Amino acid sequence: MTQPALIFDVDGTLAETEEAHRAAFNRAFAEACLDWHWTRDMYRDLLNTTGGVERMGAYRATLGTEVPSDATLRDIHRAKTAIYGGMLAGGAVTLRPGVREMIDGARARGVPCAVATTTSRPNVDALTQSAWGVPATDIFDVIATGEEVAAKKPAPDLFQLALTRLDVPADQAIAFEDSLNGLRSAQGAGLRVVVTPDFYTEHQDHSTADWLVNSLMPADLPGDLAHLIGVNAPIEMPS
Ligand code: XBP
Ligand code: MG
Repeated sequence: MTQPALIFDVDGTLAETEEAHRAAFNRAFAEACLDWHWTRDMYRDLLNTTGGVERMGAYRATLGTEVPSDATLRDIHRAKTAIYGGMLAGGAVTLRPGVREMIDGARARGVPCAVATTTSRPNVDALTQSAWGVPATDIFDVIATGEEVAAKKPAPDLFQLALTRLDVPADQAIAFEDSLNGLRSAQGAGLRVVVTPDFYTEHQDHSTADWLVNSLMPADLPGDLAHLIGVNAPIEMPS
């Protein structure tokens, strides 16, 4: 049986990156002399809006102003992305438990691996450079990022783009996500979904996921999932 292709979300799934994103946003605001500062509690709510530029626009709307302009928000986002890249180059983020083993193992078995992420392409390269020391194209067969689609998650566009580029139907792939927006996006593309919640999404209701796991370590994978994706889950010793 052909093993399904694996399509990974990035932020929160491959690594707990959102604290680094939040810090990068706050540094970019300060450098722009903008009196915005996002706390963890604020950011947890702001993450309901996917996409950094859209997130800043949603926050601006809560302030009842049109300042800064959209063009300025885009400038600030470019600065934020550069700051974020520097943080990852400095080792600010590590892969979540089990991620490296799952991806390296899949690649060794010739299983296609893809990324479907709302974040910007430079941030995917920053993560693979930090974690594997190579650009994202050396790790993933297919990369679909937020700037390539008309509608970000929870719309299905990113996972549909990844499936198109993989040239496989939805029933021959599995999505890995951390958030409700991502779960809905992957389900909208017809995919089975593994959800592994993280610090910023553990409060959400992921009960419609096909598999809900604490991590991607083999010991945390249900037997049917481990078998489906070819991971040698540990033999459960009789109690
Ligand atoms: C998470 C997002 C992104 C990041 C910030 O993406 O919604 O917006 O929070 O990155 P995913 P940008 O979980 O789909 O990987 O500032 O580049 O948008
Ligand atoms: Mg995510």
